[in-house]
Amino acid sequence: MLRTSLCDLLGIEYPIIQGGMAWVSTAELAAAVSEAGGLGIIGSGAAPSGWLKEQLRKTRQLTQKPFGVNVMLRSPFLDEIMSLLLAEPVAVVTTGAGNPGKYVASLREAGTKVIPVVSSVALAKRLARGGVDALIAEGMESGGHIGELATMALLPQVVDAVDIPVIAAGGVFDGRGLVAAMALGAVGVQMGTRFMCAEECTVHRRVKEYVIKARDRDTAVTGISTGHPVRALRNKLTRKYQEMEKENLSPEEIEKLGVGSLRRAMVDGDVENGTVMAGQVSAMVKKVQPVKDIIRDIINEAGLILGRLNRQVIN
Ligand code: TUI
Repeated sequence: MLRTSLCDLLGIEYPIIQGGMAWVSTAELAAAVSEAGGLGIIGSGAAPSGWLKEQLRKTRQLTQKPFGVNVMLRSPFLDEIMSLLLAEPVAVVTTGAGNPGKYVASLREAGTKVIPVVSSVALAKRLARGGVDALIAEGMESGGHIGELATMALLPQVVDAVDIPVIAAGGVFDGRGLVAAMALGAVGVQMGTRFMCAEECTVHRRVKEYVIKARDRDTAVTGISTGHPVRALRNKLTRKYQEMEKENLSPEEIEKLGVGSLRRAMVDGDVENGTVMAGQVSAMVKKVQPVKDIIRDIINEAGLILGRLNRQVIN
């Protein structure tokens, strides 16, 4: 057992949230995480509201426990996604890739807890003033769209800047990561990459194999020159990005490479020509495991570490 205030806030057993990854975090994974005592999250990415409606139905069929939806704020379907979430409220909405400020009040009125992902102290402060329920401070160790700071530096700065609960994301893989995050002031963790290789995750089998094969330096950040940095596993596509960035091609030209590339990897399994968004902890993923085992291992390990740290300290 390892409960924190996050468990009470969200009505969950363990302080572990699953990242809402576009094309990866579907009903099957979200329901499995919620059933195992964490908070499962459907990643709505750039999908239309019809897709999300079907995912909500499936998730509700698979679990009675609370779950959430991640809203990617650069989605072309943002308005209809938000309307659906007001018509069919979920327990939690997390957001990414922007400032969700103007949606906070209406979501909360619908009974939804709003937990934006932030990568800077400035946005954390602004959103805390705007009345969000908690924040996820995401370091650049994460996969996908990232900010500039690493979790070790970002997290305590966000914790000090706001008086609402803060959840850590980026570089968290196991019980060590959970305890470290708590030491830095977090009430829990969000993990994406680890859950991507869960048995229940519907991502293409070749993606799980590619993550498991990855070593410590096998992720790359592309898109820094376009203002939209993305971390993904190195492959033919990230090398093409890097060449184009070196040649100083226009952001529009470079961004064309990304269109449709996430789906190509995650759904079609093209791990060479698609964008395999995954975090720096990819190298720590050694096998495909059921969600229940992942959560159990993390909680057990965190408990052992907490005991050991206590005994290690010499008074
Ligand atoms: O959102 C993510 N990770 C993502 S979103 C995504 S889909 C996408 N693909 C290409 C380009 C853009 C999106 C893949 N992975 N993580 C949460 C996150 N949010 N990380 C960083 C941010 C962030 C960045 C800027 C949050 C707010 C922000 O604010 C800018 C502003 O408007 O103030």
